[in-house]
Amino acid sequence: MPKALIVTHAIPDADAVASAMGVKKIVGNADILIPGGLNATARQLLGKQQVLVEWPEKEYSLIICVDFSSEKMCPGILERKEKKIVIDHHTPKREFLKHVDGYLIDKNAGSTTELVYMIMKDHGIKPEKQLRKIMAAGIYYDTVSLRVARKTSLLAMADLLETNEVNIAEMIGSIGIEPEESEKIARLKACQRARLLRENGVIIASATVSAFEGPAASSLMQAGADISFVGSKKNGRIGARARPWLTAKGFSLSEHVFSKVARDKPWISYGGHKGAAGMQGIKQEEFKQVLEECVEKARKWAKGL
Ligand SMILES: [Mn+2]
Repeated sequence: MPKALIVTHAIPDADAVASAMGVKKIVGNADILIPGGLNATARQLLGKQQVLVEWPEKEYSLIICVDFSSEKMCPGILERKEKKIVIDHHTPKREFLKHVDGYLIDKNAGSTTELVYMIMKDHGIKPEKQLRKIMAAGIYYDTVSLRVARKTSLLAMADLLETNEVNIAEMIGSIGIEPEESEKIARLKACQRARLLRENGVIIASATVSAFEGPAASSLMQAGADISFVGSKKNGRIGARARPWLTAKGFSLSEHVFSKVARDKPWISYGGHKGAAGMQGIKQEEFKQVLEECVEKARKWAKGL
């Protein structure tokens, strides 16, 4: 069988890397491309597994995109001539789907890894011990340590554990994914610099860091915020999180905050889920105001709660 190319989004998370490795197990004859290079997560999960970090010149039989449904998350994808298929759990950009030849997208799946595991199961493919751990990590991290996991995520996790000898924490801990020091510092700085606002029982926290705005927004949540916005002026990005009790009441970061803030700013794009989303392309000169507007839109929604 001719060779396939499995590609993740740039700056991959555990879910993206685990999905790619799972798809490689299914397909067999395939290369993995992590566009833009390896970050700490990719290095730790891949171990000795060799991957490409730049688009190769040669042509493949098929490109399999994992964990993204927007060309913005994977620069260079649209220039490729090969047929493409997508396996993902994000809300897809319609424009992107016009360029692909097939897709398995389930917005209700807690992770792409879980979808890949379903394919494995359907085909009677059993991942070996190390890959089981990696796939468990993919599910674990994308479901916020299983806090937002649904039944299918938990069933996949239970299968991946296979024996009763270890618990989830031991299994994930054994691969030793540690955030980079710069990420830990960004998380701590977000907590140190957090500006708090209370509206109608909802605590909204915001902060600026130089990078890792998404994880930093998660740290504000762990510390007690109900909605958090953490921006990086340098990267022109804002990461945001909202607690499940708010999304259960209908709150959506994309709908109630980002779409409104970006309405007359077509250079800003955004994506993600109701309770975890990000915005990018923010200009330096408008950064402070955009961050404040995010807080204000969230406050407005909380007021009507
Ligand atoms: Mn994912």
